[in-house]
Amino acid sequence: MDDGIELCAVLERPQAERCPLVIVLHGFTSTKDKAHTLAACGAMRAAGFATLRFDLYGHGESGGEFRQHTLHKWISNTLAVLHAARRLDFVTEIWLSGHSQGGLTAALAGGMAPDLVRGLILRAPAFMIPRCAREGSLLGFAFDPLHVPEEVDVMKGLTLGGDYIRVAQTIHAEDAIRRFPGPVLLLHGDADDVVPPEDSRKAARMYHRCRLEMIAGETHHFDRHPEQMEALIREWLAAQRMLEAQEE
Ligand code: FER
Repeated sequence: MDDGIELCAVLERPQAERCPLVIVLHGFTSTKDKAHTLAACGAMRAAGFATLRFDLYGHGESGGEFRQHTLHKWISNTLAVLHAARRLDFVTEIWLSGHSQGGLTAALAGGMAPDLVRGLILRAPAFMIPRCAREGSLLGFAFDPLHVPEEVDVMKGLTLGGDYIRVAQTIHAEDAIRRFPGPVLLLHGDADDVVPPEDSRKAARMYHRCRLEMIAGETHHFDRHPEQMEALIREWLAAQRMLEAQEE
């Protein structure tokens, strides 16, 4: 639950008594059950991490209306799930992961809780949403950014409330990026025509410890070369566990 809103989540554990856990966020209009999110979770478990994927406000099986969703509500949901995960007694440390708008949200929540979040795995994070909201263009829909409309019809019968834009306009991801000291894996397809790959290059330069992997020919939904995405996640997370074991 987050402030009266029920959140639907799926927890899956590898064969281990105690292990780290990754909280996994989906993208705009997506859900925790999409194939590429399931594939990412599988790769995390193959590296020995438990996964907790959940539906965010106004999406999938969680509460809330799509029209009323904002990045603030998604951040609040993420912090609520983070606090719930901290109460699970098998969990040794918590990581955040997200795709697209969920990647942006994971990066923002990570910047808020750098003491609670060990590291980040961001897939095509939509760092440009705040910039687009300020410029007056979201998903091809143009509006006056200084006079935000009551609502905008963004795609096939989907209506976003004006507060989505008002919230997004005031978000500065650069601040959250600089506040996060932990390890970050950034994955982006170089054929992504929804979120510019260049934004991940910029973010990679700003993060303190970041490995950026551009997947050649891959799209926004990681559906052309899923095995490459899986291998990058599995190998990087497994290496992180090795590093940690050495530090102990
Ligand atoms: C936008 C660009 C990308 C936008 C949302 C997204 C609402 C998110 C995409 C995703 O999460 O897959 O302009 O506006």
